[in-house]
Amino acid sequence: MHVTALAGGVGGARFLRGLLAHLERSPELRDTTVTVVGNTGDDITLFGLRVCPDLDTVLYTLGSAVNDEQGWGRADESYAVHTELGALGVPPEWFSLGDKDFGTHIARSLWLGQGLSLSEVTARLAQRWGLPQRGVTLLPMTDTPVETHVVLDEGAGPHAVHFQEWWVRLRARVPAQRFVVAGMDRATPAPGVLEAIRSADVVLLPPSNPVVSIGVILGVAGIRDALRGTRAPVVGVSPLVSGRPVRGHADACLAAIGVPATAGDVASLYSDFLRGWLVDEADADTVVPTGVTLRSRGLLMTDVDAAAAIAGAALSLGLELAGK
Ligand code: FO1
Repeated sequence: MHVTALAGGVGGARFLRGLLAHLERSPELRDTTVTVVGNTGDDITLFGLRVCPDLDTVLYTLGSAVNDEQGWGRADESYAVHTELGALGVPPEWFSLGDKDFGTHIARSLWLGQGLSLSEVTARLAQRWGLPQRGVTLLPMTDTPVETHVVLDEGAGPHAVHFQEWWVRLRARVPAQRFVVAGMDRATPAPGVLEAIRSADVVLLPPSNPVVSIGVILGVAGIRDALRGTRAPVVGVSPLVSGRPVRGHADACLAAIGVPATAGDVASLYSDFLRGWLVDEADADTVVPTGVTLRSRGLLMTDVDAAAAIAGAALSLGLELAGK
C-alpha cells in the first residue's frame, strides 16, 4: 500500500511520526510506503544559507533527533554560532539556529550551489536520518525557490515581511492583511509529487496549518488538480480543537483570509477533493461540506502513542472510504 501525505511544520511532523509508529506496529500494514510532500513556503535565506524549516522538522522528527519540547530544531543543541553572530551584530537575532542545525543548512546550501535540486538535496538529508529505510520518501512541494511573505498594515502603512519574521519575531500578533507566496507563479511540482498523489491508495492531510502550510502546497500548479483527480480518498485531520489551533497561529492565518476558525470551515477549504475529515470530540457537531464523512476522536498528540492512534484513525477512515 502507498500513502501520500502533505505536511507543514510541527503538527505535520508529529502526525507522520505517529503514522510510522502505527504502520510499524501493524503487521498487515508493515510494507506500506509513505511519500511526504513538504511545504517550502516557510523557507528563508539567512547568513547566505538556505533554511527549510518544515522539511527539517520532518527530517529531525522522523530521525528521532528533534527537540521535542519546542517541536523544531535539534535535540541536545548548542548555540555558539548564533551567539557569536549576535556579538558581531549580524541580524536577525530573533531567529535561533543551533550549531548542529547550521550543519544541515551549510550542507544544503553547498549542494544547491553545486547545482543539485532541492529534491536531490532533501533525498541526501533524508538518507542521513534513515527515512528510506523506513519506507518514507520526503519530497519538497517544488524545487523552485518560493517564500511566503505576509502583508501587514502597521506603523508606516502596508508593507510585507517574510513569513518567519511575522511568525517568530511578531508571534503573529500583528494582523496579517494577506499572504503572498513569492515565486509561486513560476513553481512547478517537484519530480514525483503528482505521481505520488495520483498513485496513492490514501492521501492524508495531517493537522498542519491550512493556510500557510497545506494552503501553500495547494498553490503549486497541478497539485490541487491531482488531488481532485486521484482515485485515493483524501482524508484530513483538523488542526483546530474548539476553534483554537493545537499549536501555532492557524487562527490568525484563517482570519487573514476571512475564514472562521472552526474545524468545519477548515474542511470547506478542501471541499473540492476532501472525502473524510477527522475532528476532535469537542467538534463532533461541526458542519462539513456535503459528501465528506466526518469522524471524531481526541486529537491531542500528547505523545507518540497518541499520535499513532490519531494517524491510525485517519488511515482507517481512508481505507474504509477506498473500500479496502
Ligand atoms: N521558531 C521560533 O519560534 N523561534 C525560532 O527562533 C525558530 C528557529 C527555527 C530554526 C530552524 C527551524 O527549522 C525552525 C525554527 N523555528 C523557530 C520554527 C519555525 O519558525 C516555524 O515553526 C515553522 O516555520 C512553522 O511551520
